[in-house]
Amino acid sequence: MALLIYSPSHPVADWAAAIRALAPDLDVRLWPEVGDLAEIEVALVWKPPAGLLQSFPNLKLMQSFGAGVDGILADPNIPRHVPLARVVDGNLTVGMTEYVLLHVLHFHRQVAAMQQNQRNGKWQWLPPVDPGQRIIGIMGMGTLGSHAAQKLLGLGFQVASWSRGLKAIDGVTSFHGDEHLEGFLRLCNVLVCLLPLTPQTRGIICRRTLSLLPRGAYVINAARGGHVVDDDLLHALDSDWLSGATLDVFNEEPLRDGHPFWTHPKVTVTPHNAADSIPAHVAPQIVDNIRRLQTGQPILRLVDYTRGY
Ligand code: NDP
Ligand code: OXD
Repeated sequence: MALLIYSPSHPVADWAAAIRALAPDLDVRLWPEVGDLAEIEVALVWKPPAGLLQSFPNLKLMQSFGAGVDGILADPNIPRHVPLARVVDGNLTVGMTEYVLLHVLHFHRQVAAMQQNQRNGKWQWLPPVDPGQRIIGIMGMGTLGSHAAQKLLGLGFQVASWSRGLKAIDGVTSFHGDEHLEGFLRLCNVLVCLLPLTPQTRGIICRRTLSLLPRGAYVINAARGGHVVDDDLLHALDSDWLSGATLDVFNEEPLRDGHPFWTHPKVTVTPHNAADSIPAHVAPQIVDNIRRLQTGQPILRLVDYTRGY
């Protein structure tokens, strides 16, 4: 069985080595050394060029390098009769929770104000805020959102969530569906976006939704850049509606030179590394799915094409 690996941004040789170590029988090929297209039965991909996946006539499994699959579904011609699996990995989940906690606490503990005071040589005691007075709103209550929610609750924050389907999670004020988005947003002192990027969620952080947040709210987007309308976010920051934003993902990656986010005093930019798939951690689940394919068992961590995630 031949596996093709394609990614413009992952260390593909390391991924090939990790997979070969677990499955020496597998014929692992790195794009563009594809060989006979008809021999490729599994493709491990990230943002594949349009048409690549369609070019393998005997493809039986598509596997994403990461948790999000928007970069694969962006190709309208992917073979939708072929199962698509994504990554669900405990280490990645913990990495994302670290990121969320880091930036929630940055806001909550007023780090930016203290750094500014330090630069000015100013000793100013800032009154602490009870975490129980802060509502952290998580958009997207899936693998990542629900783990982060538990840790935030553990630190004493109030947590609200918004998902597609109804949830009942102890200690979390849960909202679901478009009709309850407004009620959710009105509560959030910090809005954390952990949604998949789909046609329904593209541009969801926009002038209208930002205006529904309480004045002084903070936005953390660790999902996809396409969730944010950049100009609307900049307007909300510049008009002092928002107190700040942490952005890991961008409409255009890498973030282009000269983009206002780079130098905005209220924006923290990180280079799409909130949580990474690491070959040693993720290769076992990829090989497991290949073995399942070979032995006719159900493939795990499947994407639902109708939902788009
Ligand atoms: P999941 O599929 O487990 O969870 C997605 C959540 O979003 C679910 O709760 C789902 O609701 C909700 N959702 C989806 N569509 C809608 C909608 N239209 N309205 C309301 N809620 C919706 O995804 P993960 O938690 O594993 O990952 C989330 C995203 O995080 C990934 O798609 C990826 O883009 C991003 N990511 C970013 C990383 C980074 O380094 N920056 C790293 C890893 C992931 P329901 O539960 O009802 O289905
Ligand atoms: C992912 C990512 O989706 O790293 O896993 O963005």
